[in-house]
Amino acid sequence: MTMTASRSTNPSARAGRAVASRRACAALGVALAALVSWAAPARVPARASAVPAAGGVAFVEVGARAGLRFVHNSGRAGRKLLPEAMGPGCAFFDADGDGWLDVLLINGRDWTPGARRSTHALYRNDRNGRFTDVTAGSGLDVQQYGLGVTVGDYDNDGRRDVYVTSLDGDRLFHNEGGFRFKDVTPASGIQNKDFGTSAAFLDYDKDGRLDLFVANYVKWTPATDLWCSLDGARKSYCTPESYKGSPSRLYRNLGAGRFEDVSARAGIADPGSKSLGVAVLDYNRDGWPDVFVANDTQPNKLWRNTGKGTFVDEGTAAGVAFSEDGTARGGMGVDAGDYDGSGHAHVLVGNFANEMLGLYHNEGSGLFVDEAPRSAVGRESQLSLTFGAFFFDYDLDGRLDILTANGHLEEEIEAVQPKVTYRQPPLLFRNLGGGRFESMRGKVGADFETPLVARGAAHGDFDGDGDLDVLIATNHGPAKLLRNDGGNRNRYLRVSLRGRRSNADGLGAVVVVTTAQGKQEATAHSGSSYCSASDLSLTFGLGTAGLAQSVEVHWPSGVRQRFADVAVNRTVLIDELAGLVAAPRAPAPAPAPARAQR
Ligand SMILES: [Ca+2]
Ligand SMILES: [Ca+2]
Ligand SMILES: [Ca+2]
Ligand SMILES: [Ca+2]
Repeated sequence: MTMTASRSTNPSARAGRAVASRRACAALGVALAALVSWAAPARVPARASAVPAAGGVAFVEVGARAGLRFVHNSGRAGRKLLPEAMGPGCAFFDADGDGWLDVLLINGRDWTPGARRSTHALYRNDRNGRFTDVTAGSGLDVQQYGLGVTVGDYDNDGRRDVYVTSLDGDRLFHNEGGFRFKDVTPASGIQNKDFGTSAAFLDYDKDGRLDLFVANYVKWTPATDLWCSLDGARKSYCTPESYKGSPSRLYRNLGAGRFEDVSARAGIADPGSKSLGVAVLDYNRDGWPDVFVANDTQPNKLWRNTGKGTFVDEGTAAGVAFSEDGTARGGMGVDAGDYDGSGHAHVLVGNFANEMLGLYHNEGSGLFVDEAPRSAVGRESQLSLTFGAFFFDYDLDGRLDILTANGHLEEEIEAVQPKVTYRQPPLLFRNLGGGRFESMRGKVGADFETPLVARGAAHGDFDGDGDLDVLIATNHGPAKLLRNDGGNRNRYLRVSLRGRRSNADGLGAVVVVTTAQGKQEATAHSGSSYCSASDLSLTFGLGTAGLAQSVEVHWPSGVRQRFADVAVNRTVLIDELAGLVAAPRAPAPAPAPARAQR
């Protein structure tokens, strides 16, 4: 990656064009394969015609009006210390189990203690489109140089716990109920004092207890911060090439609140990695959760879970370590999802400015092909520096769309790279089916076009109207809450899982929803995006389907369940033993206060 003007010559774009013709043959092959698979009964071009056009969906920014008054403190004070440019993350999660998504925003702090008090911020969902700040006394009101957050119920008590990555020691917070959290880091045995960024809970050994994967960036301290410059005169943020990498860590959950660092034994401790994004996926469908790690200027890792407590890096062999021209790009946020109904988990990677997104299509043979260079996804993302990135079905038509949250590191970037801006708008790509995406630039409301210095991003339905809203954390700025208006013109089914033999969150469970319009499959997972946590429930867009003919759950424990004729436009809770029950949700106050309109 690149702060040097020379990189503005844009090698990725050249590579994308150079390979376009030979890629066309591969594309034809994929298209033919898709046609063949469509001849089979289950998967479904019918959805395309049955679904209303995307017209009418708008994202309206309501953060401040909804009560999110948080402003991130990067600690910046003119010294341009590397971490200042990297945070923060954010989380949508149901902290109190009332069925409504609460918000956690991660904060940095001043480098010189005592200057200004800044803590993370916890907001309770008031069930009427607004939030109340419940930070004080929550236990999350701590000052640390935080970067990212992940959420999972590591002790299977039914309450979701919080892990915060931080420069001054990551912390594990146990959810005590009632919006109170207890720092249990010392007793947990987790000791990560590196430059932690994204993290994810997963049960890699399928013993029913959630383990923890933490991505670390580079070896850095204020004392070892280096002098770099864009223009040869003023200091800028250094590229990661200037620093040594920092290995990721895997903590195995031993039970009773204890974790063991198994990074070396499991084989994931690569000292060269400079990691910013983590996605948990089962790319080879063997039932064991694998881990994709996005690295900044180093090859990405695809850690294949052997099922025997170890991981093997298949990144290079699978074709996801580099760009098409063999460059290790500036990988940031990442997600995995089945965007074409093939049943395989494909991978989305946010990259640096002058590097397009990576959209690695899982061919099902252990190989991935980057589809971005010959699609709108690549063309439109070329100049963006992408941090937050995820698949989600914003218009509930049954096809996973793509959102990226973007923003540069350098305020002065425009002076040396005229096409690249410091503040950048998010990007939204609507899935048209058949592996094609359309840029929705200019089509989902003016608020969405606002340029931001965005970092973390998460999705979840905070206002309970069915469609997925978007939370974006900005660097040294406020959090943005983009309310989805109109996505719920289509129908949906949201599935929350309650594991009994499996981990309580059901992470790793595969849910298959079948309607008259086709079949969709998703895997419950934490992690993904950049430094952030999205709602752990699975939202299935159903288009116009009025009923789910079946909902199947394949639990990590091996338990399989099937439910027929499930009513839609609601959240269902599926318990591994008790089966399908209506999700408990505290009622919204009635009548709801008039929500701000435009
Ligand atoms: Ca818990
Ligand atoms: Ca485990
Ligand atoms: Ca969609
Ligand atoms: Ca919503």
